[in-house]
Amino acid sequence: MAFNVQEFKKEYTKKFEELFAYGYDEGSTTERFIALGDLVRGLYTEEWKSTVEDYIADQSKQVYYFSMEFLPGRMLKSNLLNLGILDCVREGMQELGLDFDEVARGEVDPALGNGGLGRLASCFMDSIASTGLAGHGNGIRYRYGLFQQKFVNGYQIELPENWLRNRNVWEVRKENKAVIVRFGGQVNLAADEDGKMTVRYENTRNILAVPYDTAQVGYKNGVINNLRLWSAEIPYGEEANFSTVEERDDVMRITEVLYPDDSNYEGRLLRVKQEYFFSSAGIQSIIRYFKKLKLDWNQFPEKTAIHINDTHPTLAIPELMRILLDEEGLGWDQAWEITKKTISYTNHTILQEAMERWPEGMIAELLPRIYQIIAEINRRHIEKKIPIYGNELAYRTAIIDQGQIKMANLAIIGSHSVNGVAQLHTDILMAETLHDFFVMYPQKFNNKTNGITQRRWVQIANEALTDLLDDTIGAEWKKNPLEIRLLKAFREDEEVLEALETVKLKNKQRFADYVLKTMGIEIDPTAIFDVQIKRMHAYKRQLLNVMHILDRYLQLKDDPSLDFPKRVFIFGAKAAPSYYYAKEIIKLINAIADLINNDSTIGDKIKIVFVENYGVSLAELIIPAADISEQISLAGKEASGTSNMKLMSNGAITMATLDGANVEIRDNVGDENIFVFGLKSEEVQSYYRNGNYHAYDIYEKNPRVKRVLNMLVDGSIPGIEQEGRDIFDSLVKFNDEYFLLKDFDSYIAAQYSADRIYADRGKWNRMALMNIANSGPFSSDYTIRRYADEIWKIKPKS
Ligand code: 26W
Repeated sequence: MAFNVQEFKKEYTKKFEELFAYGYDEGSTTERFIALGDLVRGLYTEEWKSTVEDYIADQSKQVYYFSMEFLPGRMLKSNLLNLGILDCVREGMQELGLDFDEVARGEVDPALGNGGLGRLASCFMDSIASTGLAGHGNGIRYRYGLFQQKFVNGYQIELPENWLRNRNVWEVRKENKAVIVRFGGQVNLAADEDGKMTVRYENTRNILAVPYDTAQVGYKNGVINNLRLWSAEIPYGEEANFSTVEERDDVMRITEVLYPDDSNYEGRLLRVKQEYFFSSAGIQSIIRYFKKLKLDWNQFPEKTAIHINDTHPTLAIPELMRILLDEEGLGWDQAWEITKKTISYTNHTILQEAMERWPEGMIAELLPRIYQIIAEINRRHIEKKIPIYGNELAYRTAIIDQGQIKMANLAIIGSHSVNGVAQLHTDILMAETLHDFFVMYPQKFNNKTNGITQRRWVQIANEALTDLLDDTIGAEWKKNPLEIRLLKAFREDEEVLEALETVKLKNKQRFADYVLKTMGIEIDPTAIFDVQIKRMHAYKRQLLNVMHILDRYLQLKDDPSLDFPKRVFIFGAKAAPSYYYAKEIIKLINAIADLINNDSTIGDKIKIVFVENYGVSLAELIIPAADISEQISLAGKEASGTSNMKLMSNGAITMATLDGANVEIRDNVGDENIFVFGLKSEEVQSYYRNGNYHAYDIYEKNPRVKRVLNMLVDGSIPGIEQEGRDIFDSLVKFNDEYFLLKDFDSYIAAQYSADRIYADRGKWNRMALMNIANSGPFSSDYTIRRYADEIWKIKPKS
């Protein structure tokens, strides 16, 4: 983008005054950001418009990524980076006497997602645009994002996240692209003039879906795609049908707030309303676009791919069927072929409690026509499969079962591709979780290991590392992330290794400053920064990390002269508001932090920092500062993980179980550059099958385990009477569902070897270098290329 510093300064000054009617020197940080964001959006609208026009002119195939969650993070720097004007703007701001980084922090981080699934969607949006693909996001414009987390007396408190308080400079409201989404009412058959039967919907409640579009700027390639988020409103002219406050609230409520549960499905009516709302609106706008091309319906799958991110948008399947059947007049078989060829589905979890199932009656009442279509899909599925696979298998794979609609079954039957998000996860899907479907449709199953965008997670989050890489291996890795492997050649180069250590130290200092300022805790940047950042969940085993901390604390209490290197244990995690046990673990960690951080006999040997309100922006601060990446879920439970990839890309060494994508990280970096411990997935499976795990025996026989666990109940940690007892019981009395006790010894051993190696700076730095050098394959650019080639069948714009 042609642009120079002088021009920028002029434009910025003008823009600010235009918006606020006084000079930028008088503005607040928020206003300074708004002016900058507004200016930047103006810079790319031309290209945004022409990208869409080119797609129409070329009739290029479009992919639509349907996701209930997106976690884009702050967009200012990523837009500037991708437009190629980050340095110019930074310089201009500086010349205007403004602190660019501070202004950038004036942007609100849109928390429209829970965790991994939402952040993956946003990495994908960046990679789709950056690899030159015609692909767009489809989701919900929640009025409130994921709750803000506060700690009060160590307990998690949730506050509403009013992210739209100031205006959102990136979005564009497209009122003329609004569509109507219908709920409730009755379905009737009526004969039209020629005696043909048509389906009529009567007495429906009509909601207006208004799209807000946000540009997805590709990396220096002129491609600008669209993220379309829908907001629910009362249709114009229909105010009379919404005369009571209750009725108006019902409409607003649909897109009011993101559900904060990322693991436990609850059959809430409002949630299914959200799911249908954005699925239907998305499908309608896709159909409208396709009709502009004036092609035959059979060409729909040649021009359109629709991807559903987990089962949340699965109603897109019956919705597409509905429109093809009822509005476009196609026959069932033709509509069904088109639908299956168009839709593909990603599974993100094997946890049974997270599988979406909706009560049949609820769907029948809320979405009568959609219900009929699902029932018919189900009927035909069973009818077709019985003669081939027999009754049992046919019924086991049914969509409707015991009064419930199983969304995963609908997603699999109604699509042509089902993928897992890491090889191990896909293997488990095929062999266990979805085995029945694998027998029926082996050709549908495939793996697409997750990836991350190094543009955000290295170039933006870690400028110091970016500069070092550029100086050492050139800048090619930015366009072609595999080229980062060139760094391997420097693994014995002391100058580079020391420079790497200096970069890390600088990032640790930056985080230490943040911690001092926001929490009043002083941490030593030369200590090991040991990081576990992810949602709080029993299977992710933050509690195993806690057991290690307590064990280390006890060792040091016994013998304060032990020469452990200093460690700072850093946690970031939100618990679902209704997940009681996860909240108890938050309280426990905060209580332990209070105890140990204030114990003068421990001093700097152990510090614990549990940051409040972990999210994308904090991740950008923490990840570049990490030495150890805790990826310690029970093998077989974490579908992939993606923070593992972000952390390795920033030179942290993984403390890993062989779970999710950790397996592939190990394969890439080699055993000597990762700390692996714990049960393997097959071993876990075998314990579950045979019921031969006895946590109590370990507690009794392993004195270190016993001492650590007793701390939870003997009053040595103040303020956790209830929590300590509940957590102790979950492990000792209720048999430790996630095998913490079993993995304890090998975890401690792995931590000790990390201590030893950290003391050998050269060796540690080499491991860090090898992690960075082997992170290229985990770029979401490659993941997206595989989706494009193998599932969506679309090619980059040449
Ligand atoms: C009950 C509603 C619900 C259920 C599941 C909401 C959200 C979910 C998601 C599937 C949870 C999630 O974020 N899963 C994570 O997806 C990441 C991206 O593929 C993986 O890396 C993580 O391993 C997986 O836990």
